[in-house]
Amino acid sequence: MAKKIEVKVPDIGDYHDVPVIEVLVRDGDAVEKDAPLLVLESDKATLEVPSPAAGTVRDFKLKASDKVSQGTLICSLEVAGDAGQETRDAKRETPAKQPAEQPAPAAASPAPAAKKDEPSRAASPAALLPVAIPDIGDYRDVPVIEVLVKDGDAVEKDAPLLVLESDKATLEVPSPAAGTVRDFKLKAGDKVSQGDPVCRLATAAVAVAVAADERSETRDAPKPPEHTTRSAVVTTDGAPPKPPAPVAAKGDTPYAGPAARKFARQLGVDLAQVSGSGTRGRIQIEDVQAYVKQALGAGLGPQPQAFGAQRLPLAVSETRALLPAIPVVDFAQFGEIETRPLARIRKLSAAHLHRAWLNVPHVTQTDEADITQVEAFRKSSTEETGVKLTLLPFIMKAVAKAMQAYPEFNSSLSADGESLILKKYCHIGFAAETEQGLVVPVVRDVDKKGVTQLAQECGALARKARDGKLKAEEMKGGCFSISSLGGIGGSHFTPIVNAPEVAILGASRAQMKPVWDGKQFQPRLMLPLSLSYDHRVIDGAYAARFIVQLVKLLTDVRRLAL
Ligand code: CAO
Repeated sequence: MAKKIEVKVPDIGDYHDVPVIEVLVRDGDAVEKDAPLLVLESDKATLEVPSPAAGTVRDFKLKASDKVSQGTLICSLEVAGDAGQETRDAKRETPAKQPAEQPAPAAASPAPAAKKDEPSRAASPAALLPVAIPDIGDYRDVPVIEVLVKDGDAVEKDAPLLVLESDKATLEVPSPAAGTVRDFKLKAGDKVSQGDPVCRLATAAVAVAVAADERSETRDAPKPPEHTTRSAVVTTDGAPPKPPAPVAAKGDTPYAGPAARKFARQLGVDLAQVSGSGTRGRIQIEDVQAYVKQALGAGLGPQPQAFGAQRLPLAVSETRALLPAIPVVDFAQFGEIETRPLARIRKLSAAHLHRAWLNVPHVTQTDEADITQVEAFRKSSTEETGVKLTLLPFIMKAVAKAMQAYPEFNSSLSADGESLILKKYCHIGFAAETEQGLVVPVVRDVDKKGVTQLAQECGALARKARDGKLKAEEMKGGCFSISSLGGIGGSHFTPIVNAPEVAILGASRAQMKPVWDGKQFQPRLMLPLSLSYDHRVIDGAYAARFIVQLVKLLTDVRRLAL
């Protein structure tokens, strides 16, 4: 029988009123034992609170920005059988994902006190205050992801020295005292556990004490505290250590918690490009969002006129800023090369296609349509009317009819992703190859026109495109695109959705194939179709139904005429 257990914030050390920065589940969610429920983040540590048992989340009480302490009620968990009792016990035994306590001064091992008769500047390194990894709970071999100081840096008490990050938590290791860093032993990638040496610290307290000692030349001056020694004067000339610089200003490593890092990774954002608004420049999720918004701002402008017709310089720089760079190679070292500048249209379409590729989760569904009848009709009609009919207008007409039956193919996502905009008109673009690159002229109201008229309009638009005379208006307002490569060859391919449209149809070269009619093989002209769609808007089953309908329409020429 299912039982409900209360899930509370576990022992999180000395932390109180820690803000919730991310809620990872909601009521009704099924969670596994140890699955993260929420993320807490103070200015020193970020940690996930895992589920104490497998079960179903009920009565979730918290939201982002709520502040919690040990014992704060998170939710109830509906668990099967005796799991509740077991997990309650387990929870008491193993405090979940405890963040790093700030290293107590105890993390710095005592060093021998100085002997009065030793010259104060001849300190041995062993006399410096050793700093070790403090108690970091159950964590072992945690990777160092950032080193924030280097030898010679002056640090204040509690200033972060390095950042550790496991898959569940990010922890800063703060300095146990003010002083100057010596013998720093770690680098990013090293793995550490409690007690591992970090560095030594020439502490300010001792420097001051020794300076006072030197000034007064009093042999019975009070001894510095045991864990500090006169060796602190290795701050060269006995001057007090420099005030520490803000952490964010040190080094090139970005300073961010795991949630922000994960979010940045998901978006492909280079954190080094993001300015942090948190304490000491820590990068927050909102900073990553703001960065992406700023970088992509201009990319959400009006609908593209061709396969791209937006501001290229921004598109290129935004792409460069968001993606890991491809290494620059000097190709000339391997043989002769020629550098050819890209035409404007090619650059525009490159940026547009790249944007669509990055934004749209693509799926490509393929099928083959028997166009034997359509082909016979096309040939006879061309002979009768003198108007050259290619396959494209038939495909276009079939697509328009399929879009009427499956209206989500004639839609776009709203800019905020909250709604679907369904269009009551049916304008279809077709990719046309020109010497300058790809353009997509748009044929209006395809649903209201016959194939002969569509053939004439397609022909006129394709000629204009090749002559470079296409007007901007003639490339706007498309609801769906067709890319026909059948005149060239090839079988199936994966066309890129012309976003913000939600689907594109690729047509390849029709081929005569033996098709089984139930009794025997018949020679049939089969047209390969490749339907790429935006999976955010269109489900696989819906897309499969659409392509089946399209195949039916293309198989029977009478259906196209209806
Ligand atoms: N299977 C077999 N033959 C086909 C065919 C197909 N799927 N599609 C066209 N053909 C035939 C045509 O019937 C014509 O033959 P005939 O002269 O014997 O009648 C010949 O191939 C040439 O047709 P076409 O390609 O010039 O004409 P179209 O109306 O089919 O296409 C256009 C027009 C503008 C789409 C085309 O010229 C074009 O530019 N295609 C390239 C599109 C492209 O680059 N897409 C990629 C975009 S994504 O990278």
